[in-house]
Amino acid sequence: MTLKISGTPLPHMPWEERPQGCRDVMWRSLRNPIIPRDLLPTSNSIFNSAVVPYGDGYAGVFRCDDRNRRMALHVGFSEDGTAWDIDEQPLDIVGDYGYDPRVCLLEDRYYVTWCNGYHGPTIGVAWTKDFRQFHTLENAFLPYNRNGVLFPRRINGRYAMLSRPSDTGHTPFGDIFYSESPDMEFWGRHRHVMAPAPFELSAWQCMKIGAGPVPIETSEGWLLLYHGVLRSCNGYVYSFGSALLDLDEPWHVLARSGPYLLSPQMPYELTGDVPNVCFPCAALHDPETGRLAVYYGCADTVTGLAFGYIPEIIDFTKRTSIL
Ligand code: BMA
Repeated sequence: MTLKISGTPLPHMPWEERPQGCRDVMWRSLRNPIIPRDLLPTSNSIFNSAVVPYGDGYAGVFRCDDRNRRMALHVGFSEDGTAWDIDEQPLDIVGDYGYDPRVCLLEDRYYVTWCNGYHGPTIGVAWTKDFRQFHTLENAFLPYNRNGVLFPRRINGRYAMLSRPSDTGHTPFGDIFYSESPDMEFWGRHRHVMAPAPFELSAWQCMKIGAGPVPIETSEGWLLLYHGVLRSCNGYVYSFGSALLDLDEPWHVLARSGPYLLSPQMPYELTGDVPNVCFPCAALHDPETGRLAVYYGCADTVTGLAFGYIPEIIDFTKRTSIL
């Protein structure tokens, strides 16, 4: 059976071929980090950010922590997906703070979900059609929750979101759940999707996990990239891997990678405000060629790009599955 990948063609998406001699399933851009920490005169760091195709180019919502170390969301535009023009003015859609945005094209508009400060972290939801005017909806859940990620279409007639219930701080636990909504306001029918993996099977994801970019629909299931955390004697280490979720009942996991796809290894991933973090929040893909470009936060400081081929990632997920 030939693999079918959903999505609109993106023949000019950011792309670099696998470097000679590289045998990894995913590889980094040689131009990393593509967004420096001080792109804005007021930014301390720009990371864990989300981009989508928009018009003839790309738009995005960026996590920019300022030099008071306040967490805010900023809009940005780019012609090629790598050189970004980010607004200096933060978006006014957030509560006490906003971080780790995702952006999802769903029907006729772009939805932004993010970790929103409302008596603790929860999932904020807003939509826009032009990345200028944003309409804030109700928070999806009670505190405490993070990593709210929408599916790009209704499933069984309802909007669908992954999330990761947490605590107020640096949560030392965390499973991914699935929830449905008829209207983007009332969320229910919560289903458990995945727990952290047993330490002996896959240690990089043994403490907590959280959904990353918007899942990609394929004939093999929803391809989900997710981050996983290991607690070492020196603190948390954030890597990411992949899973395949059932198309109609996405709380059923069909395969889940044992090895990580990317873990902190480059200097800009190992060193920064929070060392040892690779945190993916967005991906662009071209269904024709199977190319995937993942935007990920590096050490809570800068933004990097990593590349791979969707068919190879699906094959890797099935071949190394720990289920
Ligand atoms: C998580 C979130 C992310 C961050 C990560 C590592 O809890 O706060 O924004 O990248 O920790 O510090």
